[in-house]
Amino acid sequence: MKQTATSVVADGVALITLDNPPVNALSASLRQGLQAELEKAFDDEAVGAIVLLCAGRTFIAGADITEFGQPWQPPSLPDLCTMLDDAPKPVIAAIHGTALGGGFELALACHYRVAAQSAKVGLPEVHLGLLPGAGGTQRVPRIVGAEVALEIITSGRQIKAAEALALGLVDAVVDDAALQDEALAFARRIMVDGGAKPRIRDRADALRADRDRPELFTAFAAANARRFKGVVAPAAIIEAVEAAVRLPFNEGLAKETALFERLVTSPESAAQRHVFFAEREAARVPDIGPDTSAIDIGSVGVIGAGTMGGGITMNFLNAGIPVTLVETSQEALDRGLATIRRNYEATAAKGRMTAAQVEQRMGLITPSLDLAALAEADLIIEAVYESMDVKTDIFARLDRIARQGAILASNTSFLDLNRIAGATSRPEWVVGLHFFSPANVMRLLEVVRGAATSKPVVATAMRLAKRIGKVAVLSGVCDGFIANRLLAPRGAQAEAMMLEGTPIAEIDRVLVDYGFAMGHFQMMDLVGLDVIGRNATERTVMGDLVAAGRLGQKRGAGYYDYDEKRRSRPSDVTDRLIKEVAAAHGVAHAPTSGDEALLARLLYPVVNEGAKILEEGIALRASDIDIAAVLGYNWPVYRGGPLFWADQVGLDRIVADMRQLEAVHGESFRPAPLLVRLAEAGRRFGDGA
Ligand code: T1G
Repeated sequence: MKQTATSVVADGVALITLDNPPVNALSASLRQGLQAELEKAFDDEAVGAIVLLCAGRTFIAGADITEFGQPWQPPSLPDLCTMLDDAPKPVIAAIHGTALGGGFELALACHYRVAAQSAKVGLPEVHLGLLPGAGGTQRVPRIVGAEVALEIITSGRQIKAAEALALGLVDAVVDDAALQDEALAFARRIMVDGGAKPRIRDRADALRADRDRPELFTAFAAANARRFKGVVAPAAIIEAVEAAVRLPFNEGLAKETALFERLVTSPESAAQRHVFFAEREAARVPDIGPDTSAIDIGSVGVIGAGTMGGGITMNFLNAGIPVTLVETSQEALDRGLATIRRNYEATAAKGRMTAAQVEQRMGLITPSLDLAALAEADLIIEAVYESMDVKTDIFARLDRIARQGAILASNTSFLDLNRIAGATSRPEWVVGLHFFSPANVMRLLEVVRGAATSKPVVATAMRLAKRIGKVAVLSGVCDGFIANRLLAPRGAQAEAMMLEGTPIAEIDRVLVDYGFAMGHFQMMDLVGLDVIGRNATERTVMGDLVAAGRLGQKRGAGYYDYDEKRRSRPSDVTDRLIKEVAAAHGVAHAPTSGDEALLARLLYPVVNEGAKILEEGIALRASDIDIAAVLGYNWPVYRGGPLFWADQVGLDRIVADMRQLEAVHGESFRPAPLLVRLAEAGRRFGDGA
């Protein structure tokens, strides 16, 4: 591993190059190398100015997150920024790729910033449950003012070079290919012009107006309360930016450091850092290395233009991959195309896409009513009705139509992929690509590996996921694969407690307080009770609600009643039905109360199912199960996912509580053998099963 800082001097300019693949994260050894090269350049009389450049594909992408939780090795990132503040010579940062977090903060501590046209800058620490801890919360407001700084830092968004120039965050934008030369020329001009060393910390003009707006910070917090619910970093960011307005620089810096230290030791940040690395770990399949050949996907066929087929299609259009979209009727095809267009036009209306881009994407679709149109596709994805008969029929027909070497994929959400593959003469080319609705939005893609699926097909699916902006999680074949199987017990327990007399509003509230965007019954009403459907052979509350026309939000009534603004309130009709169904099933009245007891009923069975999924080898690792929950079911990211959260609760406590619940509620709470083994050994899911 390189992790080097080197420098060369030419025409009085020292060019320091950092090289720590793949993203020049500021590891301890890189910080030490940079410190040494800066000191050398500061002391070298032949040097009049310094350019800081990075090798590889990007400028520094931030502090080295893998070092968090370990003792900090000197020099710290703030120490390097202070070194730049006190530099005897002008330092110019030459930015390409993505200068993020501590990388951008280091650039802000330089005297000037020259960015490549395609470069982006940003402070994404908020996504790790942190705030910029190397002066970003103090320097950015001094350039753009508090209000814009709050938006930039709490959103963590990446800012394109042109916008950064307009905001004053960079001083020049140059052609990508000319970055080094232009930065050196910029340095030489600075030297000739007297070697000025402007420091952002000395600027106060952008803050003067903010000092007369005491309400700015409380108003910003209030306006974003919903977005910031549950996470801890945004409030700290607001506090740090307010310190930039109210305090001298060094005092503001001290405030930022104190806030950072508090965040970096918080369970929320630990959870968010876990998710960051878990997302990247999920791409690793032990028996498939980078040398496993993949199939080039230049064209895709999608069968089914319904909600899922349309969303799936959009993912490929967004990646510039043409799609042949097949339906059984012109009316269904037209409806699907209209939905895709409507989605893009909605994005364009928000200014996030141009009309030309909408047409460009729509132009990549070849609609057809004939499966034969898929004969040359490299990948064909079936996204039709969840019926094994329908799917096996389609795959049998595809077997006769698709070219040799085409990948045949099913979007099935729970059917046996091996049976689907068995309908063809080429099961090694069959894989599951399970998207989550809305398929063009949700980032989880379960890649279902059948018994016969070949390694090149799995490798292709895993790499294709990143190309279309998804996070792939490899799943074995079982009912519900990973995410749906994992979360099913939460619904079962919610409905069991409903029949026992626990108010559904209480069940939903405790899930929302835990961090879910909505509760179980709220979600059912949103999706639509008729859509969810159940092949229920016995009487259920949902069945009664559907029979009564109470289909959910769309009908103004489901489990809840809804007003004209779709605000929910408990329903007497539902309460009556619950009592009737409970009586019909002989369910004793035994409501559960107390947040801990409710959460144990709802979430321990999810943890337990995760242990079974892991033990059966359906998922490769515990963190994959966390990622499936976070990206597939919006499990609150600051909880880290069910198994990370279970580790924080303590597996021994969960097993003990489950045993008590098992005595009352039966085998739904029988602890999985792996969970018991880990608990008894004092180990955690995070230690590796
Ligand atoms: N530290 C350590 N490793 C990192 C890293 C980082 N900051 N960023 C990426 N990696 C690893 C990643 O795990 C993966 O490893 C490989 O690099 C490629 O990443 C004091 C405290 C830069 C936009 O939050 O957003 O600075 O899997 O697959 O899709 O205020 O990486 O190959 O072994 O994501 O091209 C703030 C996080 C840190 C930026 C590139 N910075 N990184 O995306 O590649 S905290 C961030 C990213 C901080 C200061 C604070 C993305 C990327 P492996 P990748 P990519």
